[in-house]
Amino acid sequence: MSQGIKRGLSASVSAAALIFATGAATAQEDTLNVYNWSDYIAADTVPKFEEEFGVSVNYDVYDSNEVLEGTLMAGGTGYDVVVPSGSFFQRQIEAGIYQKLDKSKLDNWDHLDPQILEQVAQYDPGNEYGVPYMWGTTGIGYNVAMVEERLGADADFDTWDLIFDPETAAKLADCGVTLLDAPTEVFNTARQYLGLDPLSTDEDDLQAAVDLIMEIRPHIRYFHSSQYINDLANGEVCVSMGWSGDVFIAADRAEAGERDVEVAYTIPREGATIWFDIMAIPEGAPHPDNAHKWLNYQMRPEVAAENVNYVWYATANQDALPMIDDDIKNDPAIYPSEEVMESLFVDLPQEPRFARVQTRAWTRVKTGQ
Ligand code: SPD
Repeated sequence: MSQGIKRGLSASVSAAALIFATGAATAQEDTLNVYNWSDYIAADTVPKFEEEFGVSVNYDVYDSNEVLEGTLMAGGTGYDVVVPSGSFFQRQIEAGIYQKLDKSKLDNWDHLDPQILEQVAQYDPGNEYGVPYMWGTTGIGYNVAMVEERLGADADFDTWDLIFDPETAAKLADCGVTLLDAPTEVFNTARQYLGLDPLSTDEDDLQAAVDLIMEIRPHIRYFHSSQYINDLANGEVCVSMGWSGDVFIAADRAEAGERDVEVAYTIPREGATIWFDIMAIPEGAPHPDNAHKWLNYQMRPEVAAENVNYVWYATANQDALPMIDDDIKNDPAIYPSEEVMESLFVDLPQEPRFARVQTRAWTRVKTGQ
């Protein structure tokens, strides 16, 4: 599973060529600038869209809500479509970063799952600003053999102990334990592991989470939100806090690879984050019309299904389900059972003051000081 997407440099070269060929105005109209998560779209979704609509897509990627938010807050990004996660989306709407959708241009809207729309409406009341794209959980990706080698054949994989129990993490340290570079998610999960409210904004609870992470800090190989995909696939690391679909991509790459590596994903029984990623059009986007075409295209059931079959995340598109591979739609780690759903929590935006305290705590945690 490899992704062949036109990215930054080649894209701007083609945009420049177009200006010479047809004049600046046309080039502008025929362009769309998309900023999405890495590994989050099928290989031929972009070329197919370009061919059908005669629009040249500049497609850039990120692997962190914080990076996306920093870019958006700086303003004047030139992006027409971005894909924040729910809690970030809410505060970005409040900051005036997005324009309202023109739903008269989104005639595929009815393919969306009303239950997902309702979930996303807690961030975006009335679903006025965003189109839900995919959703998933934040759990653990692991290398079955490497973990069993260190914890025994009866190793318990379905627990955050693999990462947050200092004794267990110490046993796994030599094969590589990694954390997402996603402060809110790591702190929320640490609080939940400690039996605290995962969304607590109490500074004592934050300190307890910091203390816990500091204890396992010596056993953490790195903090990164996409590197673990290939590292798990190649057997370079053995346990990663990771996003569901990304771990499945790692498992798929491992299977296709030459090394004998088996990667699996678990939603630990203590509970985990469920999140929703949402496509939106920034205020001042240079090509809002093309942005609406893109959103409407992504909502076609067959396009949504192709994306899911490629990236292993659950879709917000209910009419795509019949076209989704059975091993994806029947996998409870991708579409969790009601019982597991009960153990998941949704992230909510934090007060700016607490967010700042948490960001400082994150720097301490990452540097280990
Ligand atoms: N490779 C795609 C990753 C998408 C991750 N979305 C992150 C949600 C975080 N809350």
